[in-house]
Amino acid sequence: MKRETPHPSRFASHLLPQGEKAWSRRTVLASSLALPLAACDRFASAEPSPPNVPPLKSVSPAPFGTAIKAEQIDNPDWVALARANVSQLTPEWEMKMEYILADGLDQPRFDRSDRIAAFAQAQGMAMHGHTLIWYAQGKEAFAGLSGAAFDRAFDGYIAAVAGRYRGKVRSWDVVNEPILDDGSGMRDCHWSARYGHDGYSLRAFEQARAADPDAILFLNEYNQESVPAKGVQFLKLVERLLKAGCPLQGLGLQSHLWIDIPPGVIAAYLREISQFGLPIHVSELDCTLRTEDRLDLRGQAERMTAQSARVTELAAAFAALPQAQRFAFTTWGLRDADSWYRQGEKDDGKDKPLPFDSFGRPNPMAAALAAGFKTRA
Ligand code: 9MR
Repeated sequence: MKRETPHPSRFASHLLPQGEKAWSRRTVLASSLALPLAACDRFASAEPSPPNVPPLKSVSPAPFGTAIKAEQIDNPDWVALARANVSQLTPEWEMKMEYILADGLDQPRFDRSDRIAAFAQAQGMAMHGHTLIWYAQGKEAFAGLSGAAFDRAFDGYIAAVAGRYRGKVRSWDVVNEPILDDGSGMRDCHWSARYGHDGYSLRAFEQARAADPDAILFLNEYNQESVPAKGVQFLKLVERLLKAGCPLQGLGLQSHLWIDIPPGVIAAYLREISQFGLPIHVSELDCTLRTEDRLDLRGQAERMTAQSARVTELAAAFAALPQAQRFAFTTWGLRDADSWYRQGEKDDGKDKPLPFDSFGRPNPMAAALAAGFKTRA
């Protein structure tokens, strides 16, 4: 199937500045006064009023989570929305090597992940760690290391990070995104150069198991459901790792969906992958309305109808899993303006990839989630 729409690596958002502001109500109002045309487009009174949706955590058949950035803790609107709707948090980027190792291997920075962990604990929310080993990160920090020194740094990083949050996180994405976008094989990276394609995952899972024996350890990937070759590759990888004795315990389906995924494909993949019997985490759900690389005359309303259909399908397929396999259901942010799709130059101000709008009012996507959870397809 041809991939028409953006996927995580297309926007390379890890290259974007990290200081994005969470949009407070005041910011949104100010910008809508300054940009009346854009405001009309986004908030016109002709827009249907927001749907009435129960708190998402009250209808979700598993813990309902969101990604969090430490700065959002200072935003009372965001905190209120999160308290009402979520019971689990995943740090969006501040628990990755890009932040923890920004000052080098010898000076790990834990201030922000500590803050998020303390917030989660104070709010009675669970926390999912994201992510220990990712092809996209750590190259600079590990540059110049080889042989036993590389091994010590690799093992030491996992021991330090997973060890620090032992008892504070419920689970970890131990390895993130090991498979090539077209599903033709595994990605080459600085980890695979030293340990081999499966070797770095095996080592990472073993180290994580030793550092935190109680956390549930996940392999996390995107587009398994939507790019058939990648879906197959993911299944094969899971099988190989399990056969090799890897302490892999859960499967992360990021679920960065797009609106033209053919009906039925998402549900079919969830059924297929559930056959391992492992817990499944819908770990980063969003659904962009963008359809790049082709002429698309559909208006916003039509796109949102398509979005709702895909999201309901995912939620229903998740709800239909055996209870023990419903690990958690996480959206990659709560409000549209907080989404990684809405940062940087590519932002057209119109995308609505998340369950709430910039005022924290439910989008049709929130209603689509609630409907799907109820359906249990
Ligand atoms: O949304 C995240 C963005 O804020 C970060 O800059 C970026 C790099 O750390 O990562 C984004 O989250 C990605 C996630 O960690 C892995 N799957 C794809 C997500 C979207 O790119």
